[in-house]
Amino acid sequence: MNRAVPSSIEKTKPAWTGCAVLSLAVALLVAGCGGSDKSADGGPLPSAGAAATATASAPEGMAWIPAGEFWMGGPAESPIAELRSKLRPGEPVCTGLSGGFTDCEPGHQTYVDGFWMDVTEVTNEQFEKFARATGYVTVAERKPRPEDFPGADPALLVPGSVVFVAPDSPVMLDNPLQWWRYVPGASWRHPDGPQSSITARMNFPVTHVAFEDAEAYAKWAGKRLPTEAEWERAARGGLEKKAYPWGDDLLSNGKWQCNAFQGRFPNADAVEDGFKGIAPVRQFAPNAYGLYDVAGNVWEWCSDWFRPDTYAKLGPGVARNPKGPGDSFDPDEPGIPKRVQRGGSFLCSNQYCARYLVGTRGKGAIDTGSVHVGFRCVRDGKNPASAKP
Ligand SMILES: [Ca+2]
Ligand SMILES: [Cu+2]
Repeated sequence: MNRAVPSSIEKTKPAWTGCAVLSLAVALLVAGCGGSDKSADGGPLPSAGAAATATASAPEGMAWIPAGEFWMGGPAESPIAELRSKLRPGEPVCTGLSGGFTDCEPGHQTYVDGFWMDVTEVTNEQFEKFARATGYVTVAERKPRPEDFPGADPALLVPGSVVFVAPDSPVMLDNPLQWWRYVPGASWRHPDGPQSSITARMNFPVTHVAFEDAEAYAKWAGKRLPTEAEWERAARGGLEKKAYPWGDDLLSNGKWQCNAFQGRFPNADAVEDGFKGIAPVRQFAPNAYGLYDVAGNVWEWCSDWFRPDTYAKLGPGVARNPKGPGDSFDPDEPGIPKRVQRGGSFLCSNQYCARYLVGTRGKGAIDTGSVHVGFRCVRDGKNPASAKP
């Protein structure tokens, strides 16, 4: 490894699960996170959105997600079988495709109240406004504390984040460290490393945001992060038990409906969807609720703690406004607190992750952003139809 990888990563076999999991980053940045409502110097963040809450008309850039019941999780077997049928014989695949997406079973009836949701992922332009107004410094921009990494060479404890670097030739898919690299100086301002910038990417989703960074933005904007149930309700756009936010077929009329990864993962992206790497927001058709990019492009933080048995532990009957379990546990990396991420990213591939399946789940260490993790926000409010006389 090109950086002090604490012994925990050496002992932990990289999790063979969703591509949201970045064991490397987890190991590098594992440590306590402070409160989510503090700026880096500890002061309270001013709020731009407080005055704008509870308006009856549509908040700018948000769509109303109606209250209602839907079937949550448990992707149907047929689309998964369809994906499996296209795999090359002997090709290693993720546990979801090979053994089933067990952490999103069983599917279950869920009800959520109505709410507003950002129609796009939060963009660099929006996040920059926040950073400028508050002086907020993201986790990736802060120097890791030596006490959090006992035994690590202090010279190597520098701010940075995890970047996807495609290998030159095909690799076995058993070790994500072959395509993930911790890059000093990488952050939301410098997504691919210190030499890169967001100047020409202001309408791209912000990336390299840890959970507390996303929460801090949401609070400033007078919003909050969605629960996992809210996220899935919104992403499905009112379609029941469909495999994708647009229906049951990955392609519609032969065209990709989201920014993902085609070809041999991870070295040879065939770019059939038109975008190599991350894409600007709003490049594909929105779902029926008017939301863009709920599948692919970047993972989106949800407020729920991650456990693989969350759904299995729900009681009988309809789950009403579920907010997730009280704590986190990932058997792949015990002891590392994780929150749910949803939607998959530009690195989702039929060969590796396929988490653009709308009922599937991702997970991320709360202190770890990366080049393919972003978020969008929600806001409580009233049904605009009933609010009007
Ligand atoms: Ca792509
Ligand atoms: Cu994925």
